[in-house]
Amino acid sequence: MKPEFLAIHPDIQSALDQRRPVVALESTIITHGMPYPENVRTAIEVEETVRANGALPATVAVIDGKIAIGLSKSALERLATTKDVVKASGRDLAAVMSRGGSAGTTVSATMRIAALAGIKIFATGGVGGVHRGAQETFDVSADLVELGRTAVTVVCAGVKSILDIPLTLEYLETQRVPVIAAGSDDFPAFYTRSSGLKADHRLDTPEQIARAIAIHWQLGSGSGMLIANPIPEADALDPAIIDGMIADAVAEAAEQGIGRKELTPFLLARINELSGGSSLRANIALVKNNAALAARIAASLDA
Ligand code: PSU
Ligand code: MN
Repeated sequence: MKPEFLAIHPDIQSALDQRRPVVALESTIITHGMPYPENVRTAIEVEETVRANGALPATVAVIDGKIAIGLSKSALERLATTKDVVKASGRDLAAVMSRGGSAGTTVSATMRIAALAGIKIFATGGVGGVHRGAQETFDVSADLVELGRTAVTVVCAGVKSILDIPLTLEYLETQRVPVIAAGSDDFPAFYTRSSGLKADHRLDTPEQIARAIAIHWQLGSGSGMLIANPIPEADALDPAIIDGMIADAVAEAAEQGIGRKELTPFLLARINELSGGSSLRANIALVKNNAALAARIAASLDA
């Protein structure tokens, strides 16, 4: 990419040049996933967590028409407080950059950018997936398509039940994306440690996961990998309670005709309201947990 479109922080560039561990972080979670001020506080704490676990954080966003890799605190604050910042998936990047705009990058956009920069591991909360009712709406997140074609490993806490979890796993299977649960037999469901479905594979240590990543690349399949890391026990929510709130939020979205890129942010905000903030607390805890695992994997990959 031409340098006029890319602002990569010098510390991150030199870490990459010297093959030191770097973890990419997305920014739609800041702009559209959490309310202010928890969004900016979490973004900063997640970066600290990556550092504390032996890697350099590289938060990705579009700022004034340029892809920024590594954001200053003031850039984070600006992203977190500006109301009309766009949610950009990979396909939105060119148009937003062409007009000099700013955007939070989703998992699909952040994967694309990480691949361009040579960053192999990326931590987030939850990836997008196949939405409930997708048989009618066709709503399948571009994150899943990107996972099928971009060789970046994404550490997440599984998939939230705002989505159709069995169909999401089917789609990932079709896209040749390995789904590996970290230290668990079950595929986790974001707020809870199990979706009731088995993950395809279980690996127990960052070293084992790093080895699987290295082998996957040597096989040359070109797809990404999904590492599903269950939320810590102490932060997990009661499925009986949260599942009801999710169902209510999904029904409200359908009644109000909310679709396309507005749907996921609407559901996250509504579930936070319905749960009196407990979903947000769980979300913050699991993102940090994922950042720690991603940093450890990155550190053993480059070791
Ligand atoms: N899930 C969350 N928090 C988020 C997102 C998903 O719990 O912030 C964001 C991520 O950036 C993800 C995007 O890539 O939503 C997916 O959006 P969509 O479902 O519109 O593809
Ligand atoms: Mn969608």
